[in-house]
Amino acid sequence: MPKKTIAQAPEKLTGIKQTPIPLTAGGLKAIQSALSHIKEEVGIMKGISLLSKLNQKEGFDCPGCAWPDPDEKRAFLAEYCENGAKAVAEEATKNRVSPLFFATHSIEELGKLSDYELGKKGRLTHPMYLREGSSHYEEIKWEEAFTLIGKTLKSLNSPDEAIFYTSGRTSNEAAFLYQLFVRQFGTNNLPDCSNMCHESSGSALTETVGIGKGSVTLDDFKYADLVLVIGQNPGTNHPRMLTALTETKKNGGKIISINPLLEVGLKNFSDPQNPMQWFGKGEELTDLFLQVKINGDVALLKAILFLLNEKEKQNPGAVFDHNFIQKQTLGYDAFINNLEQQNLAELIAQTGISKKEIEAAVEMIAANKKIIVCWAMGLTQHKNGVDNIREIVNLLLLKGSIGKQGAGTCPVRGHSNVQGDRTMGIWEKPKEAFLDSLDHHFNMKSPRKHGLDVVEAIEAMHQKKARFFLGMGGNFISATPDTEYTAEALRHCDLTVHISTKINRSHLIHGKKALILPCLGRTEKDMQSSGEQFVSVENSMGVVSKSEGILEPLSEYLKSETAIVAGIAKTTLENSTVNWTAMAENYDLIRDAIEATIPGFENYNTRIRIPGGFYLPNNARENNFSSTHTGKANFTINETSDIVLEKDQLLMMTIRTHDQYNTTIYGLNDRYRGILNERRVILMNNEDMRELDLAANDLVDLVSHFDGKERKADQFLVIPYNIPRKCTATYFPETNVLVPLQSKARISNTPTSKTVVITVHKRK
Ligand SMILES: Nc1nc2c(c(=O)[nH]1)N[C@H]1C(S)=C(S)[C@@H](COP(=O)(O)OP(=O)(O)OC[C@H]3O[C@@H](n4cnc5c(=O)[nH]c(N)nc54)[C@H](O)[C@@H]3O)O[C@H]1N2
Ligand SMILES: Nc1nc2c(c(=O)[nH]1)N[C@H]1C(S)=C(S)[C@@H](COP(=O)(O)OP(=O)(O)OC[C@H]3O[C@@H](n4cnc5c(=O)[nH]c(N)nc54)[C@H](O)[C@@H]3O)O[C@H]1N2
Ligand SMILES: [Mo]
Repeated sequence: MPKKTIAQAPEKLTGIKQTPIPLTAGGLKAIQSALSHIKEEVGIMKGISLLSKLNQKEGFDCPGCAWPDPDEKRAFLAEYCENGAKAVAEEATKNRVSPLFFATHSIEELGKLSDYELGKKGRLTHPMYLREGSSHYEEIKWEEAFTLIGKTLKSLNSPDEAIFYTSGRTSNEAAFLYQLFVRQFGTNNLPDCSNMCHESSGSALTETVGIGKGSVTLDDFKYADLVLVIGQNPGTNHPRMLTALTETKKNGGKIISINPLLEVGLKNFSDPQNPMQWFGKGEELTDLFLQVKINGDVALLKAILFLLNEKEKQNPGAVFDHNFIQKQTLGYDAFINNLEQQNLAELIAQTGISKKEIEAAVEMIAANKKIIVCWAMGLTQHKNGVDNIREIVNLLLLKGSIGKQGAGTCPVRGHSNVQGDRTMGIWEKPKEAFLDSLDHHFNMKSPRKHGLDVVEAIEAMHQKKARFFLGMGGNFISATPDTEYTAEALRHCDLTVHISTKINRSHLIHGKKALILPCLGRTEKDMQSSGEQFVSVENSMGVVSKSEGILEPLSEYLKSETAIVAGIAKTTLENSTVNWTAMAENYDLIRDAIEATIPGFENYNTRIRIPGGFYLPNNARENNFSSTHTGKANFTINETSDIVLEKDQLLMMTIRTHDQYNTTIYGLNDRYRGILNERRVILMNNEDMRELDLAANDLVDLVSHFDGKERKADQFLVIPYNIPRKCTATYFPETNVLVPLQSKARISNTPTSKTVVITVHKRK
């Protein structure tokens, strides 16, 4: 086992408190929690004025999740959720990480802080430099930082020795400029957080319906007969989705939730935006809860489809939409043949759910035509993550439930502009047509060789095939798997650079030299020489809208992400065909270039100024599947889980608490699971605990097992929880050290963060 370093959060306990699991999500408690974070980080007066602009048509886009805003009416003063308010509080905090802070704290010392403690230190104010061999970061001038980057990039043997990572908060304008720079430099090494997130969704949807994005709009939730929410915890990660689910219910629709955990938000919701609901019982959301075992979803979906097919055979035409299947799809016969050969009892056994409950779901699906399926990380982060999503598409195709009102696919995106970044070309496997278009417009020659994704980039750095790392946002070391291995990889680099708003662990796990470049956040005004600028973002449903900060920048040394990209490009590229200075001074010019190179952005500069923005074209929404490789929507045959647990082994999913945004830890509470003031916990089934001779609050160490190799994380408290047999849950990023880099999804290469095979060892 590798030696533990400061790449891992300290293995310290913080003093657990437990409360009963609440009966409802949202309500007055959500408002209280939002305000307490705002008060502590920002101050109440400034905080309230900030929140009044959050997600408003003339305000700024929430730096939290990518859930859309209503097209028409927006809640006066409060078009956001508790966790959006926390995201804003975190960014607009009063606390500062200044050069003095870095002068008085060595890297080693900072590494001993937890991610929570580190985050609370506040916003970065100055560009900082770590010289080779030094223990402390020191201030550096912007121009010197750009020169150092340019010099290092030019010293590489090949442009492919550089890695350019992106996290999904980056605006369309910054993302477009960034990928343009990277391609002019000569590589497609553009891994992004999507590789660890919805890559499985993108792969599956592109193959089956010809677009890697979801097909529904927010309005569709009003018209759906049935919504399935699979592998997703909206109460915490997309709270405003609960308002949409409430609309479905109000209009007589039903909801099925499929999850190993009975997440509170899916059970019952009181809308904090509706004072009438602050007290009292809230809205019951889930009509049928299927408590699936971790990674039992393909088996469950197959069992459902098997039983639907039986029903269809008894009463042809009553269950499937043959008109749609015939006109729009390919592969139906092969799919049905395969389905009929399945062993129903074996499938059901893999799910951990009773046949009766599965039949209840079958009844609901058979009886309804307008079905939306929503999903997130519970489906994508498995070896068969792509299969999971393809199986959902099979269901929708059989029912003809796509490309019509109230029906379709809804992968619920994570970061607020992760979808937009892809649209802008942040992708290691760009389409030929996109590169042609860049080449034509900018008179350049983009590299055609595909670049490295996150997992491949880590391997390349580890093998010293890549020697330069730049992170446009994000927190690479804490977000990626196999923490110690990834740390070694980053330490092999000549230079690591992070463009960040806040200090995080990635600044401490550095190459021989390192830079931290502080940038403006969403909440701040972006003043350039041509005047104040705004940026644009694309939400989970393909709406592109404007975002404009309202606060004065917290330090005169901050630059916008676009200005930083332009600065780097100017010192790196000789004879570039792009006028980087002009683009960074006036974002309208960037939008003109986007319009000229990416379909769907006609009259970008005009339409982006219309309050609420505009929808991008979406072939699946328009019931047109001609863009798939076959020219039709495709049925597929998918694989169930192949994990076989040995004696005493358990499956672990790594999930988010209610008080974090990925690697940013807002607080130590997971209120909706009744676990307070502690993150080092493992949620376990009572029977499994009994078999392993474990009691509540026992202190254990966790060991993961993959390919004959063990990885270890120490000090977790056992919490008995309502979770299926052999399934456990822990919080990420603490347990990322257990996630093996080489355990990844077929096709999408997404790390299998929801299926880690572990054993649990009681501390002596
Ligand atoms: N407040 C807040 N908001 C966020 C984030 C955040 O950290 N904090 N992160 C953002 C990002 S980047 C993303 S990608 C999304 C993530 O949003 P989610 O995907 O909701 O986040 P996770 O906590 O990973 O939760 C996964 C859910 O899937 C379930 N699950 C796990 N394994 C399985 C399985 O095998 N089958 C099924 N059916 N269910 C399973 C878990 O019990 C859990 O309910 O949220 C975004 N929004
Ligand atoms: N085990 C496990 N691992 C996972 C997951 C899991 O479920 N389990 N989920 C995966 C998923 S879905 C994702 S998306 C990734 C997330 O991976 P990342 O996107 O890399 O991580 P974040 O924690 O979202 O990044 C937070 C940092 O972004 C910086 N930041 C914040 N706002 C801005 C901004 O406006 N501009 C810039 N330049 N920087 C900013 C701050 O410095 C902050 O510290 O993690 C993945 N890792
Ligand atoms: Mo994500």
